[in-house]
Amino acid sequence: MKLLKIYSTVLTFVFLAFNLTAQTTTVSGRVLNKLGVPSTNVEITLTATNFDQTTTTDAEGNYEFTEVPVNEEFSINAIKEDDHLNGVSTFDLVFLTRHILGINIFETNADFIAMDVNNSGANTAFDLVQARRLILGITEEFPNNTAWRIVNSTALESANFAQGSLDNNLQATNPFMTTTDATIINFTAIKIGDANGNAIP
Ligand SMILES: [Ca+2]
Ligand SMILES: [Ca+2]
Repeated sequence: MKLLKIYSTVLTFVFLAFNLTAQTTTVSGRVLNKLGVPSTNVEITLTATNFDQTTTTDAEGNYEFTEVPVNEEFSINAIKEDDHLNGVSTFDLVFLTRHILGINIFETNADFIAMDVNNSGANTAFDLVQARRLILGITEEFPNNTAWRIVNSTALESANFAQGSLDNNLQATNPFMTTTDATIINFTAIKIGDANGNAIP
C-alpha cells in the first residue's frame, strides 16, 4: 500500500513537471483592409527557435495559433499573394497625381504605402510610371513591390508617414514574448497601387 502511494506521488510529480514544460498559449488576430473589410487567404507565419507554423485568414479575416509555447521570443509575419492588377486602375492614378501636385494630399498612412508603388519610401512620379505600365500590360507585376503589404495595425497607426519617409518599422511587434495571456496582433491589408480601396480583399 505504501509502495502504491509513493508510485502515485511520483506519477503526480511527473505529470506536474510535464505540464510546466508544456504550458502553451494562443496568438491570434484579424486582418482587415483600410475600409474595415476582412482580408482572406492572408498567410500568417509564426516563428521561434523551435516553432514554425503558417496559417491563413478565414472568411472573416481571422487567424489563430494554438498551443504556442509561453515565455518564448516569437516573430510574426503576414503576406498575401495576388494579381498585382487587383484594384489598380487609372482612377487610382488620378488620386496619386493629385497628391503629387499637392491638390489632395493623402491623409492616411495606408494611402501613402498603397501608392508608393516602387517601394522607394516616397510618393513620386516614378510610382505613377510603374502603375501605368502595369495597367497597360507592359509589366505583369510591380518590379520592386508585392501585390499586398500586410502591416501591423498598431505600428501603422503610430507611424507618421505624412511628415517624412516611409521607412518606419511596420513590423514593430517583432520580436515579441509570449506569456500565459493570449496575444492579439491585428494587421491592415494594403493593396499596392489601389488608392481608393476597391481591390478585392
Ligand atoms: Ca515611390
Ligand atoms: Ca482602385
